[in-house]
Amino acid sequence: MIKLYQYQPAFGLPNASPFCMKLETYLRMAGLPFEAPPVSLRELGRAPKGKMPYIEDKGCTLADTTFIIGYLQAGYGDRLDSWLSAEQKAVACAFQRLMEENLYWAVVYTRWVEAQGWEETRAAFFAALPAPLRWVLPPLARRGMLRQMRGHGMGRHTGEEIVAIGKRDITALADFLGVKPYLMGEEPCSLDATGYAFLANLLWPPVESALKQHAQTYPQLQAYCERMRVRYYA
Ligand SMILES: N[C@@H](CCC(=O)N[C@@H](CS)C(=O)NCC(=O)O)C(=O)O
Repeated sequence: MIKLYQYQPAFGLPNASPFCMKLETYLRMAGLPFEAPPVSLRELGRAPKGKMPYIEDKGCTLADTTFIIGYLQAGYGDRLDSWLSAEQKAVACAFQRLMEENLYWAVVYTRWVEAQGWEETRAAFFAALPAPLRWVLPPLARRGMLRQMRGHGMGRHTGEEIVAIGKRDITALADFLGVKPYLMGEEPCSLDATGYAFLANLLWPPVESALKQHAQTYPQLQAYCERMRVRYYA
């Protein structure tokens, strides 16, 4: 059985990490049985690339959601994307990168930098830790995230610029989805694992950001997330 190591649910979502939620959603979409044991700091420390999620399967430990999904498709069959043309796969790849490599860092800004977002993040991610970890870890983790944001480049922009960048991505996603039920058309594909994970992580947590407000102006995004939730998590 595939073992999925990921953060515990938070913010009322299957996972407050869009990458963890992406992989769990993919496993559910592909109908692959998995177990997700509770993780302690020990399992977090064993993440091969220092990031979550990771899996263990048939004696291998694998990290990075895109590599993991590639491994699962190769080993268990590609149950979701075989109907896509090469051109559709190219578009799906571009939208995946938009969310994972760009929009992600704008969401990080709303959670780890903006004051209200940080209060919610600290409570949701660290409040359950034993003392003194729940006091010591939050500022260290926050500093680490700020360092990563600067390394990516997003952290070098002003707040206003970051919001403008994030809004542009959200508008592109909303316009591309349009009236379709799923991002690539009538049927779901692996891009929807990313789409649902990122959009639900924008729309549903109690982090009141300009990005969330912008996403809320597109009813199709809310309807899309609800459609995915009912289909795969009901
Ligand atoms: N490219 C990776 C990204 C994973 C990622 O960024 N995970 C975040 C949680 S959303 C993480 O573990 N961050 C902890 C850290 O950077 O220290 C993937 O697709 O799995």
